[in-house]
Amino acid sequence: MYKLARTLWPGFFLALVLLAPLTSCYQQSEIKIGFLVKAPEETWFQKEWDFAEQASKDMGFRLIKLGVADGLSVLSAIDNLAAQNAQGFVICSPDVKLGSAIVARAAYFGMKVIAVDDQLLDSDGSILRTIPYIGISAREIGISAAAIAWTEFLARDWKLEDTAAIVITYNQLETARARMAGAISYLDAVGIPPESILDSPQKTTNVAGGHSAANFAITKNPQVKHWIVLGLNDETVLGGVQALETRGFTGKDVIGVGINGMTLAVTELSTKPDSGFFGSILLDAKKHGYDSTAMLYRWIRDGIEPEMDTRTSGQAITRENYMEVLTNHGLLDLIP
Ligand code: FCA
Repeated sequence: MYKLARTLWPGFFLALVLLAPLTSCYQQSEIKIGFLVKAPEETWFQKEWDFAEQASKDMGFRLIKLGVADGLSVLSAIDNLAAQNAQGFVICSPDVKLGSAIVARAAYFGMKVIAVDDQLLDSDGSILRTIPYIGISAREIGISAAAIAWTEFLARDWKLEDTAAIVITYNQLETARARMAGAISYLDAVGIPPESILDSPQKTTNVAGGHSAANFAITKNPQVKHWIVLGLNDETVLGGVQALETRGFTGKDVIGVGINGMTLAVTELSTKPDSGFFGSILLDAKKHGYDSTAMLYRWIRDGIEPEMDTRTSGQAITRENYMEVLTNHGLLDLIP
């Protein structure tokens, strides 16, 4: 027995030495992809993650999801991904001005990057066009939101002179600027006088940011009887609608139309018949979550470069049709 072990040992040792590089090579060949989002508490970003997860299962890569609330966490998240040997990441950054720092850090670690939702900015403040971007057709979607509000305005027989539109803006973010520029141009074209289109800047793109931006506009315009509320996302518009609610304006005097079409919107539509939140534009979370990671995977694995600029469309939802639209999109889980 001892003799047999002595004879086999050199062979066993040789096999170990030969196989070791193969196992480490196998470990390295596993593709790991990060998905960094600025607001993990928004259902929109959770849905992007869900669809990215689906892509990771279908294609066989490992997905690393990281919430990044500020600039510092973005940079340490990239280091964290590098430490895990990730080969690339998809990002919606909380601060788009970090664009060149993000791209430089990724390049340093040899990682590929795709921007999703929010376009990154170069160091001179212009849009960074050297990495692929997947975003919404912002202007068209802003126009659609305004069109829904205007059609409902006409159906209600409100007088133009008693009505104002609070357009909550966040112009430092290109997609937000383009959405509301589209909305304003539509309201202007249908004949709402400029003094009744209240451009109301928000400091943050959440419910609280929408609430205080709208509050300011409401206080300055006590003569207004009916309100339209628009903003870059559902959070913002719900903030505006709630600011009006606190002043006693209910759904019969308010038409709020959001963008995203996620839980916040669906909760208002399905459980609050008196809410001034009238509708939303349901965005395509599957394209943003599944397609972005699938593109990155093919880029890493096969060297297939993604399209540089991909734009997605949206679909209107109101109390009338949300059930049907969510059913068609397989998103019934958004209903509380
Ligand atoms: C931006 C908004 C999100 C969502 C996304 C598509 O990042 O902040 O709410 O609308 O674009």
